[in-house]
Amino acid sequence: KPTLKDPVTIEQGDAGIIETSKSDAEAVASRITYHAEFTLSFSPDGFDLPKAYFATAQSIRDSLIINWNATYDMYERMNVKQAYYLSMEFLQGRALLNAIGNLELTGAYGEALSKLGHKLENVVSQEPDAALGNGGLGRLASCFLDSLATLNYPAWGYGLRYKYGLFKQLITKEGQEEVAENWLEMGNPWEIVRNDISYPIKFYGKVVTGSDGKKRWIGGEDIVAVANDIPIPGYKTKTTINLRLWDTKVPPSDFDLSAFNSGDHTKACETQANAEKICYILYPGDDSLEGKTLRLKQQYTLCSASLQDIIACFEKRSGENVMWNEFPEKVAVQMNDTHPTLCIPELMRILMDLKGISWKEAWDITQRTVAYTNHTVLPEALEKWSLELMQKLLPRHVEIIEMIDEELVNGIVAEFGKSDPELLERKLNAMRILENVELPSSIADLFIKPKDISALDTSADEEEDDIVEEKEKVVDLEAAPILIPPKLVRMANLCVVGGHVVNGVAAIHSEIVKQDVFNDFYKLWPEKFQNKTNGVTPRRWIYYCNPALSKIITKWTGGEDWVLNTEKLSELRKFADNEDLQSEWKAAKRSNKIKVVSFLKEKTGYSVSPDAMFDIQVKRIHEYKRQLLNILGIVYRYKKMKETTPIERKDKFTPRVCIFGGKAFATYAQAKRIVKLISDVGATINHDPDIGDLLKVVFVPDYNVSVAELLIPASELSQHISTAGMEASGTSNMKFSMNGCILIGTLDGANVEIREEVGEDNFFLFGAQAHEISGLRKERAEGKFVPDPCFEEVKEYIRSGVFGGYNYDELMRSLEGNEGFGCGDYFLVGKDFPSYIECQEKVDEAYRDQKRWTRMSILNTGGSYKFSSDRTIHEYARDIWNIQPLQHN
Ligand code: B1H
Repeated sequence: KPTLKDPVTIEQGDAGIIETSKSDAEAVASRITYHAEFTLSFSPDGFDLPKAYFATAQSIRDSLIINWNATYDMYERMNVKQAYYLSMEFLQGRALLNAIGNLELTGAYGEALSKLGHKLENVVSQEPDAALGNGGLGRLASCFLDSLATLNYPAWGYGLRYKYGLFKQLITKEGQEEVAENWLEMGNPWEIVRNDISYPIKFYGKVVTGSDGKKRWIGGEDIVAVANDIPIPGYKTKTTINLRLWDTKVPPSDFDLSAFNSGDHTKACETQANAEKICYILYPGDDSLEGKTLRLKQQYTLCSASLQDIIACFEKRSGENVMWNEFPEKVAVQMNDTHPTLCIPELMRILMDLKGISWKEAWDITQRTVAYTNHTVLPEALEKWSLELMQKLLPRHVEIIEMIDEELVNGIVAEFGKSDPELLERKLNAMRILENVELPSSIADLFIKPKDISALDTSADEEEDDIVEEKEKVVDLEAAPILIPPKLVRMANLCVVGGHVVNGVAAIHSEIVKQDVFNDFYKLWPEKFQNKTNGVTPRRWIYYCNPALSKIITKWTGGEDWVLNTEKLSELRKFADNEDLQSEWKAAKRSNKIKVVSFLKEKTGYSVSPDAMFDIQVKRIHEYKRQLLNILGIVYRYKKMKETTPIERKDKFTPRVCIFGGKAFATYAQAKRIVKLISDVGATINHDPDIGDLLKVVFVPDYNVSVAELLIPASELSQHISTAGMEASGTSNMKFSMNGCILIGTLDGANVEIREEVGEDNFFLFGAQAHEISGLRKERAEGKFVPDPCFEEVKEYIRSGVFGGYNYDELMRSLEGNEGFGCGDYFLVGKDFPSYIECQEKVDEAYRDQKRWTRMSILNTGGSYKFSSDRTIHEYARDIWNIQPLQHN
């Protein structure tokens, strides 16, 4: 074991920028040894890898803090407009290599660590992923922070500091199992707890009107949110922005000492646990009322703490003279999906109840401040909260939401008039924020119904504490039961009404947002709707994760500027057929594949050949993403292989390693069945001596950012095969394309734009298109769909038990029949299956011509520059936030 022999010297001075000189490595080494000696919670002897990681992280953190403080001071001094990105998820991954590289200290750190007996790459891989997210939405937020810092935009991220993040995924004989991900177990060197920055958060209680006529929210449950700050360094800039994550605690005075002393320890600890559990996990199960309540508490905590903080900063920077109407000139709040919707009523509440501003002015300020990004058009994913639950938890906010809804209703009536009650009713039904809630009688009278269900609603008379679940209630009326639908708050509608911009995340998705999901709003306020095609940071997703390719890009584009000016990647195109580039390109891919071969062996026990095509699908497991289509295609291939003689087999099939990864939401049974099927298929095929290296199927457990950084550079084909119109954008498609991987996909999300950019010859397209989907579903429901025999054949094969004893009937039935719950093939796997198989044959053929394939690969990297999150962030800054870059001189 390496030990620390050198005496410790403490470096002084500006650690922010270490001059590039010979002594760099020595200076770094002494900083590392200083932290190993003085900052750590490790025992004094030895300097093993975990200790080396912490000491190294702490040493670079010192540098980050200097830049971070300087950046903060500059914002404060200049009092510039700042953007605040509010998100329930940030999928940061590891930070060490990124920080060292961004400060241009990779060489110095490598040398310093080797002096201390370690390799930089081994130290770096000690870091657990910060997995405070679940998929693309969270990773997008993290890519945005990287671009914001790199481009010197004044901006901060706000989120929650989940103690356990999402779960850790194990793949066992039973399929996916979830265990708690204790990422903070050893401590987190990147966060700084700001014990001096905390805000009170209230739940429950009631609203009273004071003698001055002002509303006040009193009583209830009080907790505090405490700031934990994580520095986000830009690449080759001093700008270091902040990711502020809230942690929840009981107010210091609230510990029930007398209960504790009288022996009721449980009671004394209960309030504490109640506050702390808000930040235990991301997306707690919400089947129970407790689960729903906890999620709503999480969302409110994020909104309330962040807004209190933003407002405190605004007041501080304003000095004596706080001009509230100038708030939107200093603050832009971006809501990442609907999870932070409560920002709208919370900002209204603070402005009106605490700052004494009128409704009209508060509404104007709020609308000009907030904007909303929509990330999904799946109806079940558009959040709706029970009004009753919200009323209990946030009574004042519900009053405000009701007011907003009433103003909206009045606005709709003013716009469309009362002359066509049918049209008016349709508009109100589509656009109202409140669902199943009576209209003001002056309007309701227009729509005379035989039996007005609102008259049956008895919930108002129910016991105060008895929250009724948002299931449909059955009331016996003259013996004929009538269902009373639950009263709901539609968060997306509130976002559209309360914000000044609504954006989708890819061109096709933004069109669907305008033409379908929010069409009535679009017709009313067309100027509110924008597209901001997603992007990913080229630093993490090419430069750091794929050094072999990066060197080649640098060489052939004439310098490293592509890391900041991604357009430079397009210069590769002119060398796509150059033999030297082609051979370097292939060698880089192969060396990346070899790393994955050992990784797969270690994680799954399976041996795969680096000569086979690496075919990858990694993303959250969801029926609409159609991992099922992929695995059915593999099963079909396997069956055909088994039906062929050994000699023909070698001729006919291109060897493939099919890699899957991704987590299924813990309560999503169908998704978990798909995981089980994939691992069962792998277990059979991978042990079949007839098949050998011709086909391997591997499910990589616990897919996360670090695993992606390893797999994507090694990928040759990647699958983005969602039912058209259902994937808002996808962002891994961009990462794959950048790393010279060819995509097979449907015309969905950002695939459409990627195909346009890289050229249609360099993209494998198949499947039905978005505008055809509803017609196809209709045909299906009418029993008109005739499945292709190859689809029937593959389902039959799975049912026959080739892949073990598990009964896959329920999964197969979801692909059959007409309409109905869990069947009727809603995601059109059967419809697209034949064209998918045909397309995969074209893939095989293309891969056999390695020159052609390598050309396609180069043209993917060369055509991917549009998908840098730098481009996306410039667009947000210009079109939504109106912020300007600000740089240290
Ligand atoms: C995306 C989500 C999401 N869209 C709610 N919506 C969740 C919503 O558990 N929840 O409550 C979890 C996730 N995630 C993704 O956003 C889209 O599916 C991708 O297509 C898109 O690329 C990504 C970033 O825009």
